[in-house]
Amino acid sequence: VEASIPEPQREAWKKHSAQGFTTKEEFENETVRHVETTLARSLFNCDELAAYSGASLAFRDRLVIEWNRTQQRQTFADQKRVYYLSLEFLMGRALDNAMLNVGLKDVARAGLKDLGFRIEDVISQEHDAALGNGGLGRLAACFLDSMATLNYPAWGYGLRYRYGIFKQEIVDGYQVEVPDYWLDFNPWEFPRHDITVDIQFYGHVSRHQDEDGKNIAVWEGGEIVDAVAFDVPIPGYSTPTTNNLRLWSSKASKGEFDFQKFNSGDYEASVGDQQRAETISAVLYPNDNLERGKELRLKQQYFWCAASLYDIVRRFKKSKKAWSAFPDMVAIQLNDTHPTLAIVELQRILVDLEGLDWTEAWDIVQKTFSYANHTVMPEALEKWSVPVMQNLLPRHLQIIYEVNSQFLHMVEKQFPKDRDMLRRVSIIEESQPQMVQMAYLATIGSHKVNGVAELHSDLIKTTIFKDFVKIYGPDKFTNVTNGITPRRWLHQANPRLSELIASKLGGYEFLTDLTKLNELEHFLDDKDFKKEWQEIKYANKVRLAQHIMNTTGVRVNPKALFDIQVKRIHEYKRQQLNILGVIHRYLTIKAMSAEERKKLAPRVSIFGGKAAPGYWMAKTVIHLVCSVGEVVNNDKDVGDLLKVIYIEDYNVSKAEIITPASDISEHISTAGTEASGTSNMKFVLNGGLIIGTCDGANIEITREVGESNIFLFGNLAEDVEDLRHAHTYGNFKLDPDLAKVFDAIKGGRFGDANRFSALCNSIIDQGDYYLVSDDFNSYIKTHALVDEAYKDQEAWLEKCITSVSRMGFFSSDRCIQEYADMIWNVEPLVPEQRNGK
Ligand code: CJB
Repeated sequence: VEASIPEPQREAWKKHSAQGFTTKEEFENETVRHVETTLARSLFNCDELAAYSGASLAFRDRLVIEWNRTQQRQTFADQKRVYYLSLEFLMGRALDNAMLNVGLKDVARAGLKDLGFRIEDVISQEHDAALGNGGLGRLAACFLDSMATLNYPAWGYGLRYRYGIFKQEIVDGYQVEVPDYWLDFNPWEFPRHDITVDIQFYGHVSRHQDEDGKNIAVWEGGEIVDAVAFDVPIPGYSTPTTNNLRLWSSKASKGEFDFQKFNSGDYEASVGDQQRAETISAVLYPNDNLERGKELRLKQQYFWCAASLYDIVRRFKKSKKAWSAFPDMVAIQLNDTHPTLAIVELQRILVDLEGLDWTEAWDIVQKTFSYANHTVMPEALEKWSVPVMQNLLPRHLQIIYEVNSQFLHMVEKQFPKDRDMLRRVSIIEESQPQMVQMAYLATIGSHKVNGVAELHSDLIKTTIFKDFVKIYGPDKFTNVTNGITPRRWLHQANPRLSELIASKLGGYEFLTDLTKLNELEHFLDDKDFKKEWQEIKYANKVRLAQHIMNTTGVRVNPKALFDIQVKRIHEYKRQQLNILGVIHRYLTIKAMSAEERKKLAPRVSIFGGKAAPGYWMAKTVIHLVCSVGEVVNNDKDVGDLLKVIYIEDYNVSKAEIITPASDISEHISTAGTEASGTSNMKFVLNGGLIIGTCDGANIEITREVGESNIFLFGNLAEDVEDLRHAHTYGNFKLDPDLAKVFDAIKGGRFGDANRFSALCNSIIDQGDYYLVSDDFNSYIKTHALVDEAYKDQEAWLEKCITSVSRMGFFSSDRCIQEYADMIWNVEPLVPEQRNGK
């Protein structure tokens, strides 16, 4: 049904069309109006939370106006759009970001002050939108920011989890998980109850003849769940473009809600159906780099893919274009394999519902999709059991079989004598039960596959996709090195540094062209500049020290070297290497003379990150860090020379405090395991140095900043296999310094040693899969170099400034540009500037 207003009445609409505030007076007016009317509060009843709500609603109004205009513009422009499908969007807070992106933070600061509030206190009321686990989810959030900033017509599609990633409490040195119910008050989402899609599960497939006598598959029976759209505006920086993130929420279908049961008095059973439907989008799976093959997760994936595709196809059909034009109007990017079912769903829509023939449909599908791989770790590669899929998605399994059979047929022609090749590349793994290999399906159904850093993109071509490179040729596989948005990770997290840089470069252009940072190298002799730089770093460390004091009660010296490792806890990321190194440092200090101690730079070792609730080894690592902290921090003999801190509940808003405060940060994964890493980029961009392995994006960071500005250590990726092989065949000798560390742990120096025995044994006598012992000596020696280097504060500072000046490459703008040009083939849609934006 057409819902547009008839021509004669449109004048009235235009006259009353909302404008949004621009001045301080208007901001105050809007904020007070929202507090008084939307929230029904008053000046006698307005706490910081109410002020946050009022200010957010004022900004939201502004965003919505540009958002509506952007959507209209994109509809009229009739050009190709990008759809970014991700099961995770780790957005963090929205208000600060909205203020900065629309360029009205100063207006808001002044306005809030007039109304009796400090802007920082208001901003900190907001609950993080934490719909993600770690790097993969945060990358999606940075990409949304860049796509809007570069004016790409782009939509994100995800799930609206009722519970985001759990909150972490540290109780007696152990992680405790607390549910994150974040939707109490969320002004940033718009429920679109009019946009509801029926999603089918289970049932069976039968064959029918259509009018033309064509044999078609019909998926019947089973159950229906409703997907309801919730839209979140994504403002670009310094542009009116405001894109959309559409999150789907599950709800019992109206058709499905059993009024029979309801009316016959079986109220509980009908409510039960309701709850079962709502379970689909209830909770984010809290695993990072791990797949557990739970049916509910597969349900989430299909629910979200089917709803998103319905939406995309509906939008396309409005254009009345021929189906062959679909890939000219639609690019769908798969963030890892989680949305792979979208490939199958589009094929189903085209063949079963729209009546295209198979080959024509499959051609459209392949041209539409592209797939980014984010890990090579076997335990993270998605495989779904055939029986589970047969039951939940019977038609999709048939389509997968057909795709596989045609693919294998093609391979057989190309490699006629290679039976083993067919077995290796089959989408269906012949195990008990059979499994659907999603990475293969994603590769076969896409026109491009990319890794997320150079080393990683090379590795996937020689490991998991080796055969596929032979089949398709190397051009299908490419690299797009990850990036981060400088708006959040410099301008928002480190406003003083951003301002200092702007004062030298003559404005904030570097925020939209990060390569401009290059010009900072001209100021390496500018004493005032360097002094201010140092003061800013110190102030950021004082702020973190204050946070540590408030949350842990431990006083740390902001003059000490802050050594930070914050990320998900995982054996491959090797927080265990870090804490074992810290113990080594502690033992060394204990054995030092007073003279030697004077020469040592005081250290604060800071850890943070969540462990997946079922990952016992990771939880043990957290417990070891806390136990070491307990001993070291209370050892008067050591004093400021060493402090060990565990920061509880690491998340995006904490990262905004932590990242600007590092002197050195640790990116020390076993070579070849960390696909890219993105926090490495954030730390360097904020004027901290890195100690790291030759892994992921560390390698490209080294290329950019220069080898003398990074502390690299450890074995190379190419040697890992041989080392592991040697370990397995008894050729393993524990590093002698590490042996002393284990002796201290086993001797009960950090509490009951039994609690750490599994952790110790995984290294000592279970093969040391992550090569902790092999890299230990190199790690310790490199930390000694860090100590030495830090003594020369002038030289250190120069390293930091030089590094920042060379970080331009790591903007997510560069990254999105590459996707747009090489993979999506989309053009930006640049709006006219309005309201000074
Ligand atoms: N990554 O966060 C996740 N979760 C996964 O399940 C697989 C990979 C991470 O993705 C980031 C973004 O590409 C990478 O920087 C990081 O190395 C990788 O572990």
